[in-house]
Amino acid sequence: MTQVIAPAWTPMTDEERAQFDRDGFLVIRNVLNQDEIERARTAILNFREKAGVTGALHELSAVTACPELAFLLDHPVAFRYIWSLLGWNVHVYHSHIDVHPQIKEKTPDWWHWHQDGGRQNRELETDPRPRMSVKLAYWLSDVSETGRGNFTVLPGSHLTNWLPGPPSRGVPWPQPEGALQITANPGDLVVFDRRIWHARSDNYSSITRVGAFFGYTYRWLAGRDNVADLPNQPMWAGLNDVQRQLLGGVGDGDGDHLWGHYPETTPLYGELKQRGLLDASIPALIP
Ligand SMILES: O=C(O)CCC(=O)C(=O)O
Repeated sequence: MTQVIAPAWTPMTDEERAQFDRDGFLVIRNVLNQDEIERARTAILNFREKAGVTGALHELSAVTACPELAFLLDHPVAFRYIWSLLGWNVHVYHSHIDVHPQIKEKTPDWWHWHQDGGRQNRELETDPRPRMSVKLAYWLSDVSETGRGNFTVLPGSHLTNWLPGPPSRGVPWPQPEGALQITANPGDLVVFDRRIWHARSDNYSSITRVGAFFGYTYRWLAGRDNVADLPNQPMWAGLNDVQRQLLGGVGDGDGDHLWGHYPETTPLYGELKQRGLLDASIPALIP
């Protein structure tokens, strides 16, 4: 577990990189301040209320659902893990907001364990499969004790293509040996390699679990989020250029731009270049 208060636009440290490579995830404490926690949490809870949802919410396309969350896309403390690991030619391909109130009665068994990326886990043929994407999980409620719907991982499992499990998801099956429920306070962040075997756990506590998840990958990989209409929305004018890039709004739809052929007009490249952060020892940071 890592404790970090870092200024904007600093790369992740060598120690963090080594830990991430070894464990497949990092826990970063106190990433959001109180005001940021409240803003994000209120936006999500308001969305849920307006949608008429009283139970659990798992809504894809976080910023489309809640434009107020755009500041999380490139939050200065969190975002450095993304460009440090994936470089400048990135976008958010998959995001979601989650609200999980207390479960009062035991729910039927369900095997939640998975790696992210869907068909990537069938169609990529190497062992281990490539990383491809990294996800940020912002905690907006107190999951500082286990049993509160904590995000659960199998540390170090990101280099393992297959996790033994039940014949189908509804069949009762013991949790994998070594599974770790991550404990976190509001404002803490989990950064994870999409390949790490992970699962949501059930929340039997009286504290409603609230979180926001943002998955980043290379711009040459198609997005899953529904963001096509965002440039027509009033919120678009309030975004910075990096946020627009992350939401797929840079370039003219020309595949070459997504391919990375135009670093000079790719906002994140510009921000990193201007600050001397294009560390040539990281291939994804080289133009
Ligand atoms: O909600 C959780 O704790 C798990 C989230 C998850 O499975 C994912 O982001 O892929």
